[in-house]
Amino acid sequence: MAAFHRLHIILRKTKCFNEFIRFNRSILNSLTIRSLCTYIEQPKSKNNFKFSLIGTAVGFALGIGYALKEIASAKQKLALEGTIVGTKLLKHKPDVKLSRTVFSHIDNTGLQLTLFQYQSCPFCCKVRVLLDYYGLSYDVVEVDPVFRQEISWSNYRKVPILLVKIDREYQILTDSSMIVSLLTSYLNSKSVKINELAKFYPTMVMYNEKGQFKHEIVNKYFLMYPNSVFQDKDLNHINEEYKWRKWTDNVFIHTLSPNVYRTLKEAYQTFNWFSKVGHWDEYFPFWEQAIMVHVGAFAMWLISKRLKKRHNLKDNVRESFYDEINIWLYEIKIKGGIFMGGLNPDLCDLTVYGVLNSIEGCQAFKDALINTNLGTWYNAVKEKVDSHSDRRMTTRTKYLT
Ligand SMILES: N[C@@H](CCC(=O)N[C@@H](CS)C(=O)NCC(=O)O)C(=O)O
Repeated sequence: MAAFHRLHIILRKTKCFNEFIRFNRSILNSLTIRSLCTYIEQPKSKNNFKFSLIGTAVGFALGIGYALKEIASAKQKLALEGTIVGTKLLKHKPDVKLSRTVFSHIDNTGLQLTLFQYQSCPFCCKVRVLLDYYGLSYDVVEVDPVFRQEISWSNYRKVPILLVKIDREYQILTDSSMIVSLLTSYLNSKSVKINELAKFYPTMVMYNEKGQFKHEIVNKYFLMYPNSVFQDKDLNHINEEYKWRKWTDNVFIHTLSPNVYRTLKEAYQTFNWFSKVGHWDEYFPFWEQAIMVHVGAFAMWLISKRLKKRHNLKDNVRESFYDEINIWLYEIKIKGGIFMGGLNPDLCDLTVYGVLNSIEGCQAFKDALINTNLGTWYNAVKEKVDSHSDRRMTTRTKYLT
């Protein structure tokens, strides 16, 4: 004990001991401070606990909600899968103002058609080209692409929609390819009425090959032969037509958006052309036009980047566009005719032409004319379409009858 006391005295005199004491004091102080802090922060930590509890509960509830919603939607999809939705007859005319009427004096079909469309939508152009080629008269309702109030009467929220007056009701036809097939079938043999033909094109609710849940008209490229075989087509031609119409929708059309909205500047040029060719200044108020151009151009410029990736286009998207045009032109060349259909355009000529017609004023189209041999075929189809239709336009004055 005495030795220990002596050691203590020696140590007290040394620097080392002083350091030791200081170190201990500082630990003591920091402990005191910490315990004080703990004391002061206690209510806060309770709050933290409360907040994290609330957070967890909210997260849990949201998670459960989301999971239940997913389960409900999966159940609904399961119940719907494989069901068939028939085409409908509309009892009352939609209360919409017509944008214009296209009158053809060679039309003797007696059909009363109203096309709900965007003037420069490729699917709508496809339908319009067919109507013009066959010289049919039709009314046009220009739909506002942002608000789409002109098709608020319809569950189908896309364009084109073709209404065909059947007695006092209206047959609703949706999907450009189905409209093309149905009208062509009807014009070949008028023995079956349009609303009867429409029953041959039911909508199936299904998962497609990409696993997406869709409402699809699976036979939309098929022509119907209720009584007779087409006189001017053999089976091989029918198959070819089917193949190229499908190619237009599944491949070619996907090269358009990334090209016409390639840069912000090009997107603006495209939308300004849309507004001009669609006569937006006549049909929509100024503020609506401005929203359509500015929101449309910006949104499509952004979206087109995603589309480029999704459809595996080349870095220089023009190259992908020219590649597909060249594939199409090569096929016509090896067939040896002016058109894929030979001396006259067939449904795939009209379809590809219609889709390209939707971008006729865009830089991408002008570039394609310079960099491919598109011009000869394109102008030949244009001549045929325009000469088949003797059209006169009237501007809007009336409502749908
Ligand atoms: N498969 C349809 C596609 C129609 C389609 O996608 N139309 C676009 C316009 S180009 C549309 O209406 N999209 C909905 C929207 O604008 O919100 C057809 O061939 O008619």
